[in-house]
Amino acid sequence: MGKTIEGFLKGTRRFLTAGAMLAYSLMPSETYADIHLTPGGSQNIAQAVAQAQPGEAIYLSDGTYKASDGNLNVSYSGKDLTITAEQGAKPVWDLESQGRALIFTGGHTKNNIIKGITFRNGLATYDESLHNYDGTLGGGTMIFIGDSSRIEDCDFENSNAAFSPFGMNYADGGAIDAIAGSNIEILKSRFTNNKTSHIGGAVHVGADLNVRVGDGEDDWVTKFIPSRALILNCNFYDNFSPACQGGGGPAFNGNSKGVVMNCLSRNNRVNYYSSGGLGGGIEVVNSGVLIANNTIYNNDTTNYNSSNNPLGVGGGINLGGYPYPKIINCVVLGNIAKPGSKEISFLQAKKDDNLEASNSYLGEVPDTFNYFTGKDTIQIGQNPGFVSPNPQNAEDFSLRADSSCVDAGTDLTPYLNEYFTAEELADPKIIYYLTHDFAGNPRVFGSKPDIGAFEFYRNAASDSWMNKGL
Ligand SMILES: [Ca+2]
Repeated sequence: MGKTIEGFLKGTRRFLTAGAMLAYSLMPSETYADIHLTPGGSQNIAQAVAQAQPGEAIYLSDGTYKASDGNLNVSYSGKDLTITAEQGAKPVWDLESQGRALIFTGGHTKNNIIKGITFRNGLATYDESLHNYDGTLGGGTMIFIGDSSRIEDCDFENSNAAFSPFGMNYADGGAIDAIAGSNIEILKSRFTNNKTSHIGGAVHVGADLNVRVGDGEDDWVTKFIPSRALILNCNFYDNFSPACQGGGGPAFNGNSKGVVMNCLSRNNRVNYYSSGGLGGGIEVVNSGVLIANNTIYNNDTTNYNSSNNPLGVGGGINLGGYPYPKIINCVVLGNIAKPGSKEISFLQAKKDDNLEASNSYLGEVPDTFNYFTGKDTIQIGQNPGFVSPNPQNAEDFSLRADSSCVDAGTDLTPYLNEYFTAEELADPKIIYYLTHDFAGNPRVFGSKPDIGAFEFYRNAASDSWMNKGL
């Protein structure tokens, strides 16, 4: 008894053949020498990433990792790594408006993990690693071109995709752009004050990509490969798009797929000079996305006519064409756009489209309400029973015990197989976010799921929520 695993392996080693020794040398206990960095230390993140072996972790201690120290446009392929904070640390990666943090152009899986890092001041600029691509290269902090990763518990602040290397003002995704067959997860992350020149103030998920196939000026082909993103338990605040197809928060287009669930999207803005913009909180064009258990509040299509009336549509959510998202268990309230489209706009709706929107709380009856299925479960009103929606009084979108949203949602289980893979539904990380609300409280609490990002939760032990909500 008492023999450690390491001791056991050492004892065994002398009996191994040369071939087995090689296999042994690749075993995790032998080669996973995780890398620990300090700001301005002997190694920057780019150097650590180049040195790291597949499966290794790079830990960042507290402090600011600056672009000017070489922490810029970091790219690696053919290996999954974990780049994360040291236990208890809150490292900041400051791009100093010089470029992106990370560029992913293929060769990763969801086992490539970015976690616990605050990214600031990213800018979507030209980088040599993007030489063969043109078009909507955005993502002020990260771009994914036909690639994958898991992003968890990160902050994205003040990033900008308003620049295009070829002078075309179409860069998408203020913080993250996932295009050309990408498949990413964004879990419990916060997006604040990012902006794009086109679609998705914070995040864009799309298809189009122009690829260089020769050295001539005309040697480009356009590829169209839809992408996919799971965006779970995230916070979108004060992101901005000045374009016609906005999406101040997350935006999907190009037949992409995915999920936006347990998210709070508030105070995001879209502003287009002539029409006022589309989709202040969430923008979905031709993409079958599940929009479930979100609170979408006070987003704004900010342009107004001379009479001071809003010009934009879809202040909360804008939907643009087949295939259509499903909107379930959402609060969409206090958003600003043309009357009839303040909360949800569905411009091309026809009666047979059967837009599935159910078990939600809207501040206004949408123009296209008659085309909804499940509309008998939609509440219309101005006060769903938030603890405190007033920013001057500690803005809090969790639900009071007497809220009409409590136990008014519907069970999402029947929808999950359509939007998640079997592998994802067996993944403990995904299961965690599917069974916890925006605040990390268990969902479902009580007899049924609640409407919105927050599940009313009464902790009998501490009673803290009782004191707050009653
Ligand atoms: Ca409930």
